[in-house]
Amino acid sequence: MSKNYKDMWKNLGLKLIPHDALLEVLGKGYEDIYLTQNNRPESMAYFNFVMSEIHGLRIKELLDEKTAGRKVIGSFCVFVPEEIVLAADATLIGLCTGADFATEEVDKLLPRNTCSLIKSAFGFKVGKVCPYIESANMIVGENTCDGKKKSYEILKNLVPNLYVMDLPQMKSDEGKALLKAEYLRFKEAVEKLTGISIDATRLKKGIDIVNNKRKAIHRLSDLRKADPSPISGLDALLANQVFFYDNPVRFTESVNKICDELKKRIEKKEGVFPKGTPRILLSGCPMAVPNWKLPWIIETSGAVIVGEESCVGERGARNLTDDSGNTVDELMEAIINRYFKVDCAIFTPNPDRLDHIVEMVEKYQANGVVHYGLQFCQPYLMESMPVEKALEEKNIPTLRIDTDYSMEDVGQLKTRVEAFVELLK
Ligand code: BJ8
Repeated sequence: MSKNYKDMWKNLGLKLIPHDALLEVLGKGYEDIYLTQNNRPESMAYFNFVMSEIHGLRIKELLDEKTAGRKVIGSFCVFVPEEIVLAADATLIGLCTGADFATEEVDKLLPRNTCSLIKSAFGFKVGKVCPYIESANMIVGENTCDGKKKSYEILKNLVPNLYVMDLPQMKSDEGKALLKAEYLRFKEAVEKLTGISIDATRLKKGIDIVNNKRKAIHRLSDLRKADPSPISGLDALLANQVFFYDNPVRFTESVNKICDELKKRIEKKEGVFPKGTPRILLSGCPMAVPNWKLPWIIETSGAVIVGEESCVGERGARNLTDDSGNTVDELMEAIINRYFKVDCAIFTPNPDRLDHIVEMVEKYQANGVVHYGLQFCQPYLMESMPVEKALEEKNIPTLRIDTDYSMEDVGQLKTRVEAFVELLK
């Protein structure tokens, strides 16, 4: 970190000693996993910088924005529409985390059989080590899986500013009507928080900023079709993770810069791994920073990840919002239509997700799929069995992995992944 931010963290109420310990582990993990990769694109230097300042400069920027009158809204799910937040001159940041923290305290609040993603968000809150959650003027929880839905009843007692958004569970007309009602209610809540009335011009601008961010990610994904792959799955995942933290306009520029470099690499047939390296599609639960365990295992076992069917990946970023409307009603309708397509496993039935996995295998010429389910994540673990069966019927080799954030199973996972990669050769 280029500057001393101790006073800033103290003012946010963070506990400095555990926070220092967290940053040390995060920095070491990044060094061991990311900086040891060979032949990385030079423009990934931007993401090295972002990671080195993820609790520093970025937090300072958010606090400066707050001083200037902007509001900061935190969320745990891709169903929270960033377009609406930006339209009210506010900033949306992701609050999901990918590491265990304060586990003993968390065990007093949540049942043991809660997924790591939920436990980790609680751990960062009760351990007082997350400057993002402490900077937020509003925290949005959403009724998706039962774990999240019920845990917000507990989180409500830990934070002063929780807003809960209800979400449909079925892709029906009634489900869409619910999403519409909830997005209109959210728009009103954001207007109340910011004191800004959202008009069509503002909404259009919000849509454009988010669409541009998604288009940059689409461009990056498209370049990963090449063999040899011009970028590692780890680096592409990092870009998808930073999507939720960075200033959206700067993020878009930085990803486009990487894409320019990757284009040249492809012309020179340059890649991160040799041509013909087995190509894997990763599918399943979202991976928040610093959850790099499985991608790291895969890419140190002789394979390259060419796509992520995940909310931190293509499930979250794939569809654009139609910006052709001219009224708030038309633009809100476009936002609702866009988000209603997200094929999260909380929906029942959820055939679109399976279709999307198959489509991605073909598009990125993957040789196999690794399905990643977090332990105790019922929606994705339940779906993993029919997904595996359907893929194998199409002769797409599939490996189902159930794991958590601990490093205890690394050896065992590596053995399984290596055997799977051998099979793909
Ligand atoms: S739209 S995937 S971001 S809910 S891993 S907490 S599902 S038990 S994260 Fe998600 Fe929104 Fe869906 Fe995407 Fe529950 Fe599973 Fe835990 Fe999960």
